[in-house]
Amino acid sequence: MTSNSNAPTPFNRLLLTGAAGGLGKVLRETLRPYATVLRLSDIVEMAPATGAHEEVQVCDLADKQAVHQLVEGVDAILHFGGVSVERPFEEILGANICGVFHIYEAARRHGVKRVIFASSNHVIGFYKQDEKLDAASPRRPDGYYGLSKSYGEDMASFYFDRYGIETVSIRIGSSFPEPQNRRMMHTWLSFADLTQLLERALYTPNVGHTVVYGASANATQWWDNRLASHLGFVPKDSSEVFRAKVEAQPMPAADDPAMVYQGGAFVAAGPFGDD
Ligand code: NAI
Ligand code: 15L
Repeated sequence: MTSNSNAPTPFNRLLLTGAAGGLGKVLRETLRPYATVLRLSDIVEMAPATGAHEEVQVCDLADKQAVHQLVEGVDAILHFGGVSVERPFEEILGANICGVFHIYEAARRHGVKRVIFASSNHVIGFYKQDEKLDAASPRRPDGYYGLSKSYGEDMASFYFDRYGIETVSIRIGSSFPEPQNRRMMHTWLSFADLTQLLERALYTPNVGHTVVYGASANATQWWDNRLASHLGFVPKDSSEVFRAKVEAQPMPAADDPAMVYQGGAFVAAGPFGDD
């Protein structure tokens, strides 16, 4: 993980939602150069603030009034909070669908001009792994979770067209310390590359609503980021260094969704609530 010694002028206050999550804990450290004060929020308790550069605020994204208070006084929002896997619709509804609406409404009311939205590859999960996509490819969500991210991207587009609030929607592939399986050899995004992408998303002027895929410089690429080239995102890491370890795992069947679809196993989750 890098800390960027050439970081641009810090924002006065940045808000990070989902701060107790897997990525949130990493970003709590790597975003430090970009804000005098980092406001950290989640629905669950987090480690207490470690100094004046941090504020910690528990907040349920489904609670409109609480989100309104959360956003007061921030200059930009990194929206990483919410349900992060496929779940029944009712669970996704409050956290992700109402949650993203509350974030944008609060941004509008408080004059926040930039949101970074943690979207997901699951907005295009039903494409096959041999298909090449860019940001203009029609979405093919692979579940309620992917649908909620697709809705979030539409929300971002609307709030730019109507209110001029800019967003970079990052369709994150798989951001973990290491790729966990063969599919992630293609979708892996290192924490350092994620941080670089967030820096570009925060500081690039005139992004309107930009959609960018979040993947490292892996040997095979499913996603073409030319439509987001104005961000200047140049990933540096590659999943290749983990190939031997990943390929030591048993080979799944050729028709296993993990080997066929870009969204992998998510395409086969559910249905929920039949009993
Ligand atoms: P995570 O599940 O570890 O973190 C999400 C956080 O959101 C959790 O700490 C959870 O408590 C919080 N949360 C859930 N419901 C909430 C609510 N109603 N109000 C407030 N907070 C709530 O997920 P992870 O891996 O850290 O991902 C962060 C974001 O990035 C998520 O939005 C996820 O959808 C997105 N993403 C992550 C990818 C990855 O590979 N890690 C890939 C694609 C997208
Ligand atoms: C996601 O959107 C999830 O949040 C994450 O947990 C991974 O499953 C990732 O996609 C992936 O597709 O690997």
